[in-house]
Amino acid sequence: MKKQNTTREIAGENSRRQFLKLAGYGTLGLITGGFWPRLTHSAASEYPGTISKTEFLPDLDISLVAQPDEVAVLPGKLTQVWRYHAMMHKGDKNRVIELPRSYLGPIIKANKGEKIRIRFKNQIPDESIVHWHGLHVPAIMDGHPRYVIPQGESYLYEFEVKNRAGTYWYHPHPHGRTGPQVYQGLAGLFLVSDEQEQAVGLPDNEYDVPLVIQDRMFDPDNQLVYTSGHRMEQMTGFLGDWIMVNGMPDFILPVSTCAYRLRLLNGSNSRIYKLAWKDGRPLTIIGTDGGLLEMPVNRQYVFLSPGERLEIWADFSDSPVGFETSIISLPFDTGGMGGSRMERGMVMGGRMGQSQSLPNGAGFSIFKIKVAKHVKKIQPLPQKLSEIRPLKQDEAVNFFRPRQFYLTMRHMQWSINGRVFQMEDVADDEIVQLGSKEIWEFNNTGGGMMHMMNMPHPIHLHGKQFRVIERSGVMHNGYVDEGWKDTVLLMPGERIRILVDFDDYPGMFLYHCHNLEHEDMGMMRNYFVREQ
Ligand SMILES: [Cu+2]
Repeated sequence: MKKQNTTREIAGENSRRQFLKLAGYGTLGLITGGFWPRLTHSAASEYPGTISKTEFLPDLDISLVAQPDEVAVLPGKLTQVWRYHAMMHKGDKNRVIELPRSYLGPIIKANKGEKIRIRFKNQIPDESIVHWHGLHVPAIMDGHPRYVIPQGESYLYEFEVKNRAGTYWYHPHPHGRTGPQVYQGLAGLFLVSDEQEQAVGLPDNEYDVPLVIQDRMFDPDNQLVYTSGHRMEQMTGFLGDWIMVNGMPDFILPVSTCAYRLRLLNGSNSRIYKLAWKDGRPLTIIGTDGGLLEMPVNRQYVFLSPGERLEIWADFSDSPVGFETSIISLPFDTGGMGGSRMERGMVMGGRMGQSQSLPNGAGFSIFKIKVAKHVKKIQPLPQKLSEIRPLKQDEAVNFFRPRQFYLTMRHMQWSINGRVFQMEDVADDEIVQLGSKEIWEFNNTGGGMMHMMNMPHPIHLHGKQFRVIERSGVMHNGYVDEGWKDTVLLMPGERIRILVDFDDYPGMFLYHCHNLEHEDMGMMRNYFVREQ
C-alpha cells in the first residue's frame, strides 16, 4: 500500500482539530463557503451548551442527540436501541418530524438556501459523528471520522442547504463503527425542498411518504443481533431476516385512491433490494439520490443498494377500496460472494449461520399497500419534473485519462486500488483541484482467480452529487442513472464512469463502499480537494 505524507494543509487541519476537540465543540461558527472554522478563543471556551457569537444566523436551529432508548418493535419485550432525538430551538416545529413507534431519527425538513444549525450531542457509549449523506457541505461539516466526539460531547454543525430538492439522510460515520451504530438505530431522513420542486405540484403532506427500508435480526428477547465480527461475516456484510420499513416489521401502508410520492431509502447495512411491484406493473421513478429526474422513467425493477434513494410515483386512483399490492424484492444473483455460491459454501462449513435465512439476493415482500379510503383527487403524473443540465463530459480535465478506482479484495480485506482507509492518508492520485471537473471510473471487474470473490459494492462520494456518464458490463436493466447521484451500485463485472464537479468546498472528503461492513473494514479512502 502506498503511504504518503499528507499535504501541509491537511496537517494544519489536523492540529486545529485537536484544539477544537479540547474546546468542547468539534467546530464553531463555520461560515458556509469557508474552509476553516472561524474560531476565537472566547468562543471556544464557551460552555458547549451555548452558542458561539458568530455571524451565522440560522433559519433552523436544532438540537440533535444520539442516545440509548427502547422501543416496541416486536410484541413482548422492548428493544434496546440507539436513537436520534431532536428539539427545535428556532424555526417551524413541523420541520422536525418524529416517527412514532420507530427507532429511526426524526425527519428533518429544510428548504434550499436555508441556514441550518445542528447542535449534535453524543450520548451513546461510543464515539460518534454525524454525516449528512448527499448534502453538499464544507469538509468540516461533513462528519469525517476524524471529527468523532466521545460520549457527552457536542459538535456544532452550521451550513447552508445548497442541494436541490431531494431525499437525503443522516447517519453516524465513526471509523470502524458506522455499521453497528446505524444498525442500532442511528439514521434519519433529511428532506430538502425548493421552489422548482414546489412548482411541479407533486403529492404532498400525507401523500408524500418516506419509507426507510432496513433489515434486522432479533434474539428471542427481542434484542438486536449484529454480526459476530467474524471476518467472513464482515466480508459479506450484515444480513438480517426481518425486513423493516420505518423501523417497523410487517409494514402496511394504507392509501387512498389517488397519487402518492413514495420516497424510498435503503438504510440497510449490506442488503440490496431489487424493487418491483408484486402485480408486475412497472415502477414509475421520479427521483433518485439528488432529487427529481428531468422526466419520469419506467422500469420493471430497480436495484436499491445501501445508501441509495428512489422516489416512486404510485397512483391508486383506479384501484377499488380493499385492493392490496406490495413492493417486493425480486431474487437476484449477487455474483461470487454474498448470497450465492460462496455463502452457501460457508453455510456448509458451519460459519455465518445467522445470515443464511435470508441471503442477499433472496426474494421477499418489503411492505404491503392497502387501498383503504376513497377520495376524489385526480393528480396526473407531471411529464416534466425538473431541469437537469446536459452532461458535458468533455469539460472534465481528465477527459482522456479518467481517474481509475479498482474495487478489489486482498488478504480477506476489501480495498480501493489496493488501499484501505487510514484517517489522514491521501495518496497523490486522490488529490483533485478545486474548480475542476473530473471523470472517475470505478471498476468492479475483479478478474483472475479472485473472480468468484466478487461482490456488489455501492460506491458513495461525500460532499458531492455527480452524474453517471456510462456503465459497462451490465447484464440487467435495474439502474436509474439519469439524475443526480451520490451512491452508485456496481454489481460484479461492472464498470462505471461518473462526472464530478469539484466546484467548491476544498478539504478532505471520503469516498467509500456503502456496504457498512465493507466500509468499517476499510473499503474507504480520503480524497482531497486542493485550493490553489
Ligand atoms: Cu463493498
